[in-house]
Amino acid sequence: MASKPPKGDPVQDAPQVAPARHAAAGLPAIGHTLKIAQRQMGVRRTALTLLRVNQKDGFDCPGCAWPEPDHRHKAEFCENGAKAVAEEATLRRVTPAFFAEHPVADLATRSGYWLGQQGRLTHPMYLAEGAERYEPVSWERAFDIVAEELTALDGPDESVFYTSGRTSNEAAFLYQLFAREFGTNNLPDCSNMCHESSGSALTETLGVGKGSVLLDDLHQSDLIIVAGQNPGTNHPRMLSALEKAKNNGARIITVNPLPEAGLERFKNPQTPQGMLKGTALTDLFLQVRIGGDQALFRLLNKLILETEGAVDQEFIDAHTHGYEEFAAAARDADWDDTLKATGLERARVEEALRMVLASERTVVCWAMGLTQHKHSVPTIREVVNFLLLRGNIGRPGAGVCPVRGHSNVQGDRTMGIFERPAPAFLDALEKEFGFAPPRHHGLDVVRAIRALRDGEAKVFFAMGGNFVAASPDTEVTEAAMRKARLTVHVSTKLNRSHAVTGARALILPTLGRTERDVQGGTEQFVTVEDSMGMVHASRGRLQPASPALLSEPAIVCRLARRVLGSASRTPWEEFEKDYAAVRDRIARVVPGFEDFNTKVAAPGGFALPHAPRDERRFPTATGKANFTAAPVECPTVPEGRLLLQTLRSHDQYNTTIYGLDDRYRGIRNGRRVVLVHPDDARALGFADGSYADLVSEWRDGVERRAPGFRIVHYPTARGCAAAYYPETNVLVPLDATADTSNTPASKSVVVRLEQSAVD
Ligand SMILES: Nc1nc2c(c(=O)[nH]1)N[C@H]1C(S)=C(S)[C@@H](COP(=O)(O)OP(=O)(O)OC[C@H]3O[C@@H](n4cnc5c(=O)[nH]c(N)nc54)[C@H](O)[C@@H]3O)O[C@H]1N2
Ligand SMILES: Nc1nc2c(c(=O)[nH]1)N[C@H]1C(S)=C(S)[C@@H](COP(=O)(O)OP(=O)(O)OC[C@H]3O[C@@H](n4cnc5c(=O)[nH]c(N)nc54)[C@H](O)[C@@H]3O)O[C@H]1N2
Ligand SMILES: [Mo]
Repeated sequence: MASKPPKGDPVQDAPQVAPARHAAAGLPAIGHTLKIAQRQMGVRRTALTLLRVNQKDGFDCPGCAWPEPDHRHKAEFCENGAKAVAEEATLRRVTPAFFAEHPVADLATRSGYWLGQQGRLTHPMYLAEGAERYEPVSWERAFDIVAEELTALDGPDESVFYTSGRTSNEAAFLYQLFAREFGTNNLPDCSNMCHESSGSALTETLGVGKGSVLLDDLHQSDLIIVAGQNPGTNHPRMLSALEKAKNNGARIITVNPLPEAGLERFKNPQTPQGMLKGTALTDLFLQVRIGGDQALFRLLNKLILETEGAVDQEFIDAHTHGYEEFAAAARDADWDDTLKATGLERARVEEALRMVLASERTVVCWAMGLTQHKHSVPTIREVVNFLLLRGNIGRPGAGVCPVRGHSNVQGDRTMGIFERPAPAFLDALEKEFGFAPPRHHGLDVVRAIRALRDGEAKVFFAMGGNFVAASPDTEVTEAAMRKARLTVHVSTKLNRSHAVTGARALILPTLGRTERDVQGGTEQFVTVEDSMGMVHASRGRLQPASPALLSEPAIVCRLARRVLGSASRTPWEEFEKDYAAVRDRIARVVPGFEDFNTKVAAPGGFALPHAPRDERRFPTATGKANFTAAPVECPTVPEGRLLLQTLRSHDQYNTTIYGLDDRYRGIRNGRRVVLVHPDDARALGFADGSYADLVSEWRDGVERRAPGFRIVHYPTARGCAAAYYPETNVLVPLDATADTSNTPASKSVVVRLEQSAVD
């Protein structure tokens, strides 16, 4: 298997490399950000838009899910948030004329960067069976086409309804309601590829699959461990929170195979001294080998257990289950094995232990570096063990903090976007809407790809996202998608999923967060939930990109009416006209949303209840917080091979590429780079600046190849490598997933480097 680099970049992918930086800015250096935004939006629109981001009367940043502080800065957004806004609020347009000029075969040769740069989609477009081009289609005809294909299926489970995490609570609630009234739980979402491992581990151990800290807890903690996360790029506003915590006396341990600029030093452009000197954030850097985290936390747990008086016995006795079994397993942890698995020096681990023991309030934050491995679920469970040992759950300044990605990915799950819904949720739906929802589990992302590949699913509908580019095993996924009868994408921007389609395809253009949403003559707002369970309103103010756009809730309501017809007793028409009516139903179905419309009217919104955080109550199977004692695993890498993680550059939002630079890592003008430790690269015979093909080796014997990557000698952990997603998704085998959560193991891919022919 091979994949050729797509053609069509305005700039040839020709990476240049300078030394990496050691500091990052969180909130923007205003001038720099305005310049980026003005290129897409012009001066007036830039000023109007950016000052609304994350304000109490404004819209929620379509960037990450980091929460807003109570006292908001005038510019409560970061450089990358501004890029996300500019990408959506751009003045460039993809009109029917564009599709007349570019046949689908042409679009399929373009890079994701090129596709995204073309601008906002303006009209519903239809690709008929056998046609070469998308053509404009009316909304009525578009819904007819979806209805035709859905009713032609042998059963509702032959359809798949994907969601990306930008969809509002209101749209998500309607969407899952429609899918379930239609008869399926096939509701995969981007979470399946993202924090599913966190959800799995936390639900089992604490009873709630979400983080247990609020922003103030971070500010008040003594010790914050940031493991497997690059906030300087992906959650820049988090750096302000870390800085505040440090100013209050907290210490920070970073666990990462890469030294990441934002975690080293933070230059806060909003304080006078910030831009000059900045704040050193990390006190101790544990440069762990990829996949070594479970071993590290297990050893720390053993050392805590061996320290007189270090465990919070009172908490353990009152609130936990499984302690003895866990303690026995942890006492068995071996120094030598751990040092091998982690690549760490003994003295570093001992230093970490001293900091852990000195802390009365510890928070562990993590993101994709912990969730995308085969053993991610036991790794996160080990983090929970670590916090439970010293009573660090349900106490101010302490807890678990999985840092979410998409701005409403957590809310979408709360609204029922889940292929394995809890029976209580289905009971509530049934009671409220008077239909019998399907009870059997549906397909997650990986299983949906298999079902499409095997002809078991025939209609693929996506509420946002870029499924073929974000999913693993690109060639397998693309071939699977091409087998579908119909693929439908509700989208704001053009992307690869519009070019790799089923026999028939639809693009349904929709409003973005920044845009005014008027229904039934009234301006509507939507709601979102951030990474810490705060729910608040989001109101767009800009004129929509085109008068032909429909909002996501309107698309679902119209589609539901067309597909379900008089069989549905749900008032879809009323829901379309008045989102408050949707919220009234959410209030009756989803716990924590009682009086939703009243509560969300408060500026800043409200916090959802969280039993472990609020009352040290653990709604697990045992009724207690569960210690677990999984065997310690770490990825095995054969001689002469490297362990590759696929990660984000500073100039992208997942599959949306803003530019070709990765400023903090010193990379410019190209994305086909692979970061390798200089000693490993030399041992394998690759000088800095030489080119290699990345060839992934997996137990299925298939060789997956990504050709033509420039080798960059870089101080990552030994034996490890890093390259950007989605260019490297072709290397991630579909079946290489995390146990229990089934998340693609896209942070631990065994690869060999081969001399590149493209040199
Ligand atoms: N600007 C911007 N913001 C974003 C996104 C974006 O693409 N661009 N994406 C959003 C989304 S959906 C998400 S999920 C988040 C992602 O946020 P992150 O998780 O920060 O994203 P990644 O770039 O995948 O970075 C993974 C980090 O984990 C480290 N890592 C890799 N493997 C391991 C390991 O085995 N152990 C440890 N300890 N560390 C490891 C990597 O070196 C890297 O620092 O960001 C969100 N915010
Ligand atoms: N190898 C590898 N693969 C990964 C990851 C990795 O680290 N490595 N990370 C995984 C993670 S964490 C995630 S979350 C997934 C992301 O997977 P997705 O969420 O599917 O991908 P995105 O790139 O965020 O989707 C971008 C598209 O969303 C559409 N869009 C943007 N805003 C809106 C909106 O408001 N409404 C609608 N309807 N559409 C909109 C635009 O058309 C845009 O092209 O990728 C996963 N894949
Ligand atoms: Mo994500």
